[in-house]
Amino acid sequence: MSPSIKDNFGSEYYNSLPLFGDCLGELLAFFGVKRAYGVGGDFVANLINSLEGHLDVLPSSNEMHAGFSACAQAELNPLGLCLTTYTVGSLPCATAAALARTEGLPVVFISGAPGEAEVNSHALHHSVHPHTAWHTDLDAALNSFRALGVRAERLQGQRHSGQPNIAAEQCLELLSYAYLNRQPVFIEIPRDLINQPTQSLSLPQCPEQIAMNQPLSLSGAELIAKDIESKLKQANKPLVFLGEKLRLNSPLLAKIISFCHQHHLPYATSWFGKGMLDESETLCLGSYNGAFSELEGKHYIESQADYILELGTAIFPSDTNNAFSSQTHAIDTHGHKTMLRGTARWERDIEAVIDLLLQKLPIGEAIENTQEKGREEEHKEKVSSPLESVTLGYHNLADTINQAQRQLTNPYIFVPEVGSSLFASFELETQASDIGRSYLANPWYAAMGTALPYARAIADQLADANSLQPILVMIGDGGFNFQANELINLQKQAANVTILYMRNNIFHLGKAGDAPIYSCNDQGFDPRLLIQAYGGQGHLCETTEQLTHCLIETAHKGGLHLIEVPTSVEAGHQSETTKKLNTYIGFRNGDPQATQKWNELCGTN
Ligand SMILES: Cc1ncc(C[n+]2csc(CCOP(=O)(O)OP(=O)(O)O)c2C)c(N)n1
Repeated sequence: MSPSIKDNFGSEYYNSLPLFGDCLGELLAFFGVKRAYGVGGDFVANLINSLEGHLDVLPSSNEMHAGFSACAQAELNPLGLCLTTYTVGSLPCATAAALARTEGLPVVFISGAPGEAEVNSHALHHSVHPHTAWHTDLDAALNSFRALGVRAERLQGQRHSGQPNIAAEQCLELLSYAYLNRQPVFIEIPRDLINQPTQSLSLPQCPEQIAMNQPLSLSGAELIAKDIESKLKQANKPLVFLGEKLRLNSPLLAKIISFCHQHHLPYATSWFGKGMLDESETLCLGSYNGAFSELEGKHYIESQADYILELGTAIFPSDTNNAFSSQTHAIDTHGHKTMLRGTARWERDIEAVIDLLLQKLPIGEAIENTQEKGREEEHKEKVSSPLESVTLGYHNLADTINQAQRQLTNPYIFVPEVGSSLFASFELETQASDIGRSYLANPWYAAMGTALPYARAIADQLADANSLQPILVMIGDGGFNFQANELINLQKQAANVTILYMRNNIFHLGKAGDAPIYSCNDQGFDPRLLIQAYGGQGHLCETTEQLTHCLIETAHKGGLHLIEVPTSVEAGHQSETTKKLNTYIGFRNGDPQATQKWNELCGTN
């Protein structure tokens, strides 16, 4: 007869074993997970009951939204968590998993699964194969996630009567993988594992220790730091350019910014890094993207900077973030710079160099810089000059919002939706944030449909931090219809969200003809009435002045608001970025007018 665990290791060890469900709750809490977003179902019911004692298990309006909310959660925390049932629940998360993989977000997708004891006895509900077939395929979801390049595993139950299962350790390995590599993982958990004993784990004190335990296997930091030190000392107009990799490494970002302040080094970021910096800081020059950006510090970046220290940028340039390969990106083409992109996990290689620089360059050793003073004056001016009231559109949206924001007690967290709104949002001034980020989008993957699920996770994070910062969602009417069912959760949360509903009645961005596929809205649809059904208030704004007042009023009142903005599709009413992009596309297509305009824009006429 096979021995039991008790026979094999003794009753004291046996009695010390946790049940897997509890162990998973503790593991998630160890990684700082306070909430799960998901939809329930039969195969995940045991898991929900176990996790409830450890974290908030929250409802989403569907699984794709749960996945998107978990993506936003992973932008702000060590891990995001999405919880679903087997296949019918997990497969709709594939698009969120692809987003997480592309944006480098550590999202844990957990799915319930048939119990090990149930498998092979009969055809199972929800499994992806015809119910009349001989062959049963139980791995459809695992294989789908794997096809996206996501690490995907089903947890293993007990394999010998004398040995507890390895599910907890397997889970720790997967969560650590997600955390260390900033990548999503998919975990299927057979429902009969939840109440089984599992090996007890010995955890480090905090997740950061897991990262710190990874040795930095690169040498040469000393040599690189020495080289940077001498270049910085020789520079008259230095610039530190902070890449989007630092977005998910807030301790390192904070260290670099304090280094910049110690030595009065102006700094800027890319479009993909937008929201990680307080752009109202005097040394911050904003988020730069060549000819496509309009920012105060542009002259310094393009015409004055004589040495650039580029930290944490992507190895492979991506079109959107690198001025659409227009060769107008002064950082990309600068002749005198050091690129330290961060190839080691958690950018330990950048950190090693920064630590050495902090030691080498004594505090207060200022590098000549006249930039800061000038910017202080500009900041003062900005507050006191109200905009003239004109018809509202994408062309003056960012300016109007910036103007309103300067009059708010708490600055916005911006959530621009993909579409014309995203392109209008790069000129927004992002300020300091209680949750570390003041702008959240998925600009590289650029999936429409994420703004409200993101707003939802951001609202939870703000509530957790007792923050009164308002959220501003900017969204086209097409984008809104992708996700309006998520409003129910914003209502339940009593979230402080204002939705800027940009109404042009079509899917405008990227529209290439008049096929009915582009008509996303009905003239008779009344979004202001809809928001009332969700306990919110609707507003209509047609001029810049109306919007300024309305934004100030909604932020002051709090709660859920929708501001409808009738938006023209005329070229002159598009944002500067969209106009420039259209000009650039025309130039690439050989259009003479566009070519002349593009050359004017680049100053090459
Ligand atoms: C999931 C998804 N489907 C399609 C697209 C392609 N796409 C990008 S912008 C856009 C149109 C956006 O229209 P709308 O939300 O109405 O905003 P507008 O540009 O008209 O202001 C589409 C279909 C996408 N990025 N993501």
